[in-house]
Amino acid sequence: MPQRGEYLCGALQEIRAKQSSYQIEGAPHEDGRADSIWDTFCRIPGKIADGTNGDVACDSYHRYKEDVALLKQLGAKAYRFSISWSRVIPLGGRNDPVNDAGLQYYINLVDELHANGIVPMVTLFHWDLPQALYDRYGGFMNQGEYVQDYVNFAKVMFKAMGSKVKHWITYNEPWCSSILGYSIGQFAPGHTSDRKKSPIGDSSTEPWLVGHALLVSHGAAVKLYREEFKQEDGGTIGITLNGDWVEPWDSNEPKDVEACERKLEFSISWFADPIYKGEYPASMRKQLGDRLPTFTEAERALVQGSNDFYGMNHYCANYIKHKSTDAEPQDYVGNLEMLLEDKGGQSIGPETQSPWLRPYPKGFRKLIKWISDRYGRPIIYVTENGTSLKGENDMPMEQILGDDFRAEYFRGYINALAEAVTLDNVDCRGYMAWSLMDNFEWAEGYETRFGVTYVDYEGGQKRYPKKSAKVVAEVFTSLCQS
Ligand code: PNW
Repeated sequence: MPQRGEYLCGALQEIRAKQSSYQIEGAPHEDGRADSIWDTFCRIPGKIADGTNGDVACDSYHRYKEDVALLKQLGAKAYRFSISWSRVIPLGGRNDPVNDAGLQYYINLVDELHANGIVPMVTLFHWDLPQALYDRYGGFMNQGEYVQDYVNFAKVMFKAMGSKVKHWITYNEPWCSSILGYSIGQFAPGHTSDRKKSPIGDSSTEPWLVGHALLVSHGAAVKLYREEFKQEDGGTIGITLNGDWVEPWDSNEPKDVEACERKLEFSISWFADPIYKGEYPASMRKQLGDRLPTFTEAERALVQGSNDFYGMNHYCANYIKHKSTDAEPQDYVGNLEMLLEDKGGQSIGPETQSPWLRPYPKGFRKLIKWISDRYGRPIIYVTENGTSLKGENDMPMEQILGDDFRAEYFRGYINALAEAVTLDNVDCRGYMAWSLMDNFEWAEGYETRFGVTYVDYEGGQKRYPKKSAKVVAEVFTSLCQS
């Protein structure tokens, strides 16, 4: 068995910041790019906390060389980023033209990474669906059309970069696209049953249909990769799922303990069970009945066994309290309450700038083991892990650059991961911090920062590494030597 040093250091170390096209690139109309659903969503008053958008962001479309130099300076061995579909196929569909100028940007980025000895990990889709596909047929909600268009987009990317990219991720966090986009309406395209927030949407059905379409299209893209590209290109492909750890609100209450399992199933197993076991979890079927789609044999054949690795995004933990009443039709968590304090008023972790994020490193070790055990010890890449910092945006520069809180977060979480690998025999092959630099934090705009590098949005997007950048590099160097 490889030693932990090889495990954690041999593979993928840094980033993901950039990785998400809309969060970092800017240049929304340059070289033929068309709108994605996030460009549109940001124009709706009140959707983004500070009224901003991704029009400039980190300006990485123009500064990718600087970004790669920064990665190198920070000692990153790998970089995860995502493709803007509407840069590559502006109108999105399988009969629409490919935009060579947009495609070239990603080829240049990959070449620049290789020239600097950094391994690219490419996410095909990080939430920014071409607006044209939403307008044409409702995007994810029209599974038949959508799957064909997604597979075509994947094929364009595999063809263009397959010889240079050995790590592909089909989707980033399909839970967010389904639930935040189609249940609570906090993310594009903002569907929800809450008519105060949106004129369209049905939270009791749409998220489950969207999730199904995402799973089937993931399976179809993996099939294509395995049949037409894998042999020659020799790469691997998987999906990235988000999931937070859970502790019972009252550890002496069996119903709270049971509710914890249900919560993990509603967030993680919703996607991972079909991929590893061929069926949705029983707890979801029980609560959702026919509102949860059923896999046809053809769909199951696409989805089951479709991960070469498990991509894990993880940030925090919650306390879970069961509910005694029947589940509401729009419930998406498993009929329970998520709380930041336990029965005795004990907080699960310190506050950050993100209301949902309380650090709890112990939960990382427990969750990665839970995933490893439930899914037969898959190869895991941690594809995101990081934190925002309460009030960071308003701090003096000196304090921002001395971000001890974030540095401690990374120390705690990376140690928890090292324990999972060495003591729990989890097969984790790499870790990426979220994120390389501050960027457009979706509905929270620019007020919430996750970077190990500060971006001066008023000062021409200049980048300044924070203390946490050095700490992440040091922790890895010391793990590699031990
Ligand atoms: C992830 N939640 O998203 C994303 O993959 C990143 O693009 C994002 O910047 C990062 O986490 C930090 O937020 C999430 O509300 C966003 O539970 C929100 C939630 C979870 C994940």
